[in-house]
Amino acid sequence: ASPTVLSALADGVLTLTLNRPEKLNSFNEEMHLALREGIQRAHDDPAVRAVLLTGAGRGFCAGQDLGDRDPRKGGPAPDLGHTLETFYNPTLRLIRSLEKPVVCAVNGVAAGAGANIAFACDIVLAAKSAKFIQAFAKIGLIPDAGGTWSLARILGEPRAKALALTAEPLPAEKAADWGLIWKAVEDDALMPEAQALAAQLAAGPTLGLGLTKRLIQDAATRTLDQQLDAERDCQQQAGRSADYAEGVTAFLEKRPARFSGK
Ligand code: T3D
Repeated sequence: ASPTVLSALADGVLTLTLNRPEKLNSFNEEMHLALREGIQRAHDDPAVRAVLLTGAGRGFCAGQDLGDRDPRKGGPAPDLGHTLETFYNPTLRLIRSLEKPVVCAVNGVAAGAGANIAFACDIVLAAKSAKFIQAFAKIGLIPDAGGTWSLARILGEPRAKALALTAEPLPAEKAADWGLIWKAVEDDALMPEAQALAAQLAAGPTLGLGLTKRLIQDAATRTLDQQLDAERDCQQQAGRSADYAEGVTAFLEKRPARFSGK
């Protein structure tokens, strides 16, 4: 059987491709573990300086594989709290805590947890034909994989509630207009643009980019005073990096910087 997540490292970019196209890349346990392993590799391997997450085929990800939740097969109701804690939540935490940029290229429909995993990534590009669906309301569930958090935080309550309560599809261009993703691009341009962006980030000052990601994520739960202190500490760290020395040298020498990621 082909791997449920394709993994390829080139020029500092680790591309992870969800690969169950016949099921619109919905999650079974194997794909959960494979995705988690891929993101864990990005944490552990210094050769990885950016991640690009996308999906194979016509969809990005349709959330949980509902074939694995068929009540007609009998048995007790599944403990979905347990599956979130075991499968979805660790992956969300790994994406957010990774001090390297994660680009998401949403190549088609992103439904349920599939949409919310995209929203957890740092820069999200979507094909214009893609749409985001909080499909949970259609099956009696709540938006998980951080959905209630990211929708409320990014969109505010009125739009978050309407999307979550109605499960109405949100087209990529509107998602971009609403600030939920970075941009919607022509379908043919999606992968070239996403790859170029990931390559640009992978060639960047990895330490500084990682600290920047952490600071922006932490800002919402801090006062300005606390954030100023955090910026001071992170800038102190960035100021000691080889990439800072290289960046300033390159500026003074009027040439492009060659960052090592250190
Ligand atoms: O359970 C837990 O652990 C708790 C965690 C839950 C997290 C969640 O994500 S819950 C939400 C689960 N996802 C959904 O409810 C979405 C279900 N899918 C859809 O609503 C639609 O498929 C889409 C709107 C995403 C796309 O529609 P469309 O018309 O473009 O495609 P389609 O024909 O519905 O799907 C194509 C195939 O993929 C089809 O298979 P077939 O008939 O060709 O053999 C369809 O059954 C399959 N597929 C799509 N989504 C899923 C799926 N198979 C299993 N699970 C899916 N989620």
